Amino acid sequence: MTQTLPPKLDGTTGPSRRTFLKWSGVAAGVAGLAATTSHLPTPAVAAQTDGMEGVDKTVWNACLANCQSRCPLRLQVKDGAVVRVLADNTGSDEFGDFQIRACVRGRNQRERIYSPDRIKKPMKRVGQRGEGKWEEITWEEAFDTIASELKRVKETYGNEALWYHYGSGSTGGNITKRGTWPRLLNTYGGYLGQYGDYSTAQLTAGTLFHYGGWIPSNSLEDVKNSKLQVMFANNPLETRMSGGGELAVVQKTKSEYGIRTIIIDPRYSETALAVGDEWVPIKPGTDAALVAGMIHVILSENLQDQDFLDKYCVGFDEDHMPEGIPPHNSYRSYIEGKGADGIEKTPEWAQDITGVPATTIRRLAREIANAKPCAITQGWGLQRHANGENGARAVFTLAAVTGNIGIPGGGNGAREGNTTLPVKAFPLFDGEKPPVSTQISCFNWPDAIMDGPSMTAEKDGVRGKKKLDVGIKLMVVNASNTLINQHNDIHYTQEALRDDTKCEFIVVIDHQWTASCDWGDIVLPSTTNFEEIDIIPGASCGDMGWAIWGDKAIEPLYDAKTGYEMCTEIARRLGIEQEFTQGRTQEEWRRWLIDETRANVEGFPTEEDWPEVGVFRAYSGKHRVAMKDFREDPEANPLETASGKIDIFSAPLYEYSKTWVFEGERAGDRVTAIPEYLETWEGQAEARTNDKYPLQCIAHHYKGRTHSSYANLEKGLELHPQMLWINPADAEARGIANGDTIYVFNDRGKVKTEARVTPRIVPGVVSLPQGAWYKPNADGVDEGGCINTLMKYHPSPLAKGNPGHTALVQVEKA
Ligand SMILES: Nc1nc2c(c(=O)[nH]1)N[C@H]1C(S)=C(S)[C@@H](COP(=O)(O)OP(=O)(O)OC[C@H]3O[C@@H](n4cnc5c(=O)[nH]c(N)nc54)[C@H](O)[C@@H]3O)O[C@H]1N2
Ligand SMILES: Nc1nc2c(c(=O)[nH]1)N[C@H]1C(S)=C(S)[C@@H](COP(=O)(O)OP(=O)(O)OC[C@H]3O[C@@H](n4cnc5c(=O)[nH]c(N)nc54)[C@H](O)[C@@H]3O)O[C@H]1N2
Ligand SMILES: [Mo]
Repeated sequence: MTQTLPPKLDGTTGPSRRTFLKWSGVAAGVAGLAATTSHLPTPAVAAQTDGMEGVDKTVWNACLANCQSRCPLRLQVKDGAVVRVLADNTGSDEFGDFQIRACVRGRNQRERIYSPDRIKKPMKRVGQRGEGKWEEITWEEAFDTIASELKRVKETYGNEALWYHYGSGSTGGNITKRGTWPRLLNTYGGYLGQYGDYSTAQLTAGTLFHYGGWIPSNSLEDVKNSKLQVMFANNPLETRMSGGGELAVVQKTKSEYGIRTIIIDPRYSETALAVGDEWVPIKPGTDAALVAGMIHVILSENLQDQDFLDKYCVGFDEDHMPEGIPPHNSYRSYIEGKGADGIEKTPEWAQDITGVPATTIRRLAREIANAKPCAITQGWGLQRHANGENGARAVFTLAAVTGNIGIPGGGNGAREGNTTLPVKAFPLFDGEKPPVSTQISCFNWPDAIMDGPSMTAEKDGVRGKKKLDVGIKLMVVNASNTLINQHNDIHYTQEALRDDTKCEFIVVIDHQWTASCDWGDIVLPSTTNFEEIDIIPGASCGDMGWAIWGDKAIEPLYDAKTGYEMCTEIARRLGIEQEFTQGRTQEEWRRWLIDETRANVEGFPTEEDWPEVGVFRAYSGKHRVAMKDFREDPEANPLETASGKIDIFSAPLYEYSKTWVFEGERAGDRVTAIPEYLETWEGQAEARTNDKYPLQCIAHHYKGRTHSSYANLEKGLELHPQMLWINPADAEARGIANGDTIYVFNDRGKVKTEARVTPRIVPGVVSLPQGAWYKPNADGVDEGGCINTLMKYHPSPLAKGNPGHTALVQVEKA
């Protein structure tokens, strides 16, 4: 069935360069989608110049940074140089057909491609590691050295001493994604694996026990079926920018359906500004207490969906506990003060912790319980905390208590889900699973450098083995700035890296010389994705999925090479070239990926058609409803939790609460069976008694950059300067006016930045947006304003994830 195309602005209808189709698949990754149209004839996009005469060609590619939007770009090329970057010109403003307009970051590619920070030649460190002394080397020498180091480390310590570092810089790509290096390492016998990521470690761990796996909530398009939308820490207007981002869905849903929207955030976020009807300012790290206070009200007034709790959940009350658990361990007992702490979780108790008035908690609780259905979602800011696992699970529990799980207009309290087009992914390994199954968290790698063999399952969350046999001895850091800039406590990390008898060899691959490059032994100049080819999966936008053609706009600049070429050369030296390449060039891999996708997605363009199609959209035509099958028939569709139901009390976590080990700096950390509120190091309670560092500091994701990507570009910095959000009351007490230069500091480090004095942040809380480039001056003061100069390296209790929004600081006028 061919859709009638929406009219264009000039009043005509289609034809369009896109295929607009419906499929019967439900969610991401579903094979066998039944697309029902063939793709439409397209005008020659390449010939279009958008008013700019005399360009040689216009090609499609995309912004691949990890903002979880994925914007097509049209690059205009003249005399081998990109002279202009244009946004998507296909699609409309209709659901399922959004024009995927790039934000200012995406459109600023020219400055990025031609940035003076581009790495131009392979470089080798000549001084001490981190000292900053470098020598240019040939590619031959670089490949020979990397191959011989891989061989030496593998032969000396085994494959588990090899580490592929977390990095999100080219997440949007496919072949250009960070897949080539893992494939190389897997072909060479594997490497120490990692679970979790810097984005969602605590949520991922919580969800594993609570829901039995990663289950995103209903799509944001489905909010049109809701009576109320409640967003905890969810800021799509800034974290899902672009016309094809959830920004578009949220705004359009709001303007067309007017669903009342409540935002719970320490900041009056861009989302609160654009679509919020009410902002509930909250102290960071306290959502589990707010939820407990609300559930206290709900229970006192008997507003809970008891049938739902009885039928679908385990551990809410004493009548529904797993076998063998002593009494008073249920969530209800915790709320009613019958649990171990003996404290009743009244709204007044919650007010004291969260800063949200008890009257507001009562009103919110009643409103959320009575709005049927209610879409409760959480962004990831609330779980990137020292107690983030419990915060995330508490919001899930609110969704259960109000019976909103598995129904249209409702949701399970996780972040919104999406429908993505199942584009075949470049294989990271051949066969069923990677050759090495031992894993640590993505975040606690400094421990594995400092003393790997001391790491155990109970103390450090080692998976697949009781303990590590060997530490990390060789690191491949590709498309990543988490070696330094993006990892908590830069000074600590530098110490872990400085001693090259611990981690013996580090190769960093990037196209911009970042703070992480400073700590490599060899640094390799990568192409940008505009200098190579790909077939690019689209991203998050309600129920619309898409794919983008990745064309080569220009030849590699300087001495840059593609990741695929680098890995092929190294594979050859290791004697595994054929296994690595499967005899394919990058172009042949792309053809294979297209063919594999075409076998699953009807209407997916052929290689010949792609250059003109540019963007291919697909619309599922129905909204994602999370856990619908489970709701309809929990016996036939059990969850993969310990009980098969929603584990508000998790038996395995109860076990961990007794067996897991927290010692030294981490003594006092706790894993709990129910999502209770946990007071943590440098949390709201400590802020009240810490005279030296009384301000809670978070690190919101900022529109001017994607993490540290784009953070070095002048236009971006001009539009979006780095600054610290601070409440007028806190500023006044320190004699600070808007725009003043200030220091933000604690015992770990000191940052120099600018004050943005604004009532848009809760008193007692400041936010230094994450991602600014670390730039220490001669006194060690970071003039770039990087948040991780201040953050603590202290993995969270269950996930061993990054508490990137937990810290106490002081602020003073410079
Ligand atoms: N423009 C832009 N977009 C991005 C990124 C970027 O750097 N820039 N990064 C991308 C990536 S990789 C990711 S993982 C996502 C990140 O997406 P998120 O993790 O959702 O983004 P954050 O800004 O960390 O947090 C969202 C909101 O949570 C609030 N918050 C912080 N702590 C708490 C808390 O304890 N409780 C509550 N209720 N709210 C809290 C913050 O003020 C913020 O407004 O964004 C992606 N999109
Ligand atoms: N305190 C605190 N810290 C945080 C966060 C926080 O909220 N608070 N957020 C965390 C989160 S959610 C994330 S995802 C991480 C993000 O941290 P990272 O994953 O390190 O992401 P970026 O900082 O964007 O760095 C990506 C790098 O990849 C490079 N790159 C881009 N394309 C290519 C390519 O094709 N090839 C190669 N070789 N390189 C390329 C870019 O130039 C850039 O230097 O930061 C985390 N750090
Ligand atoms: Mo992230």
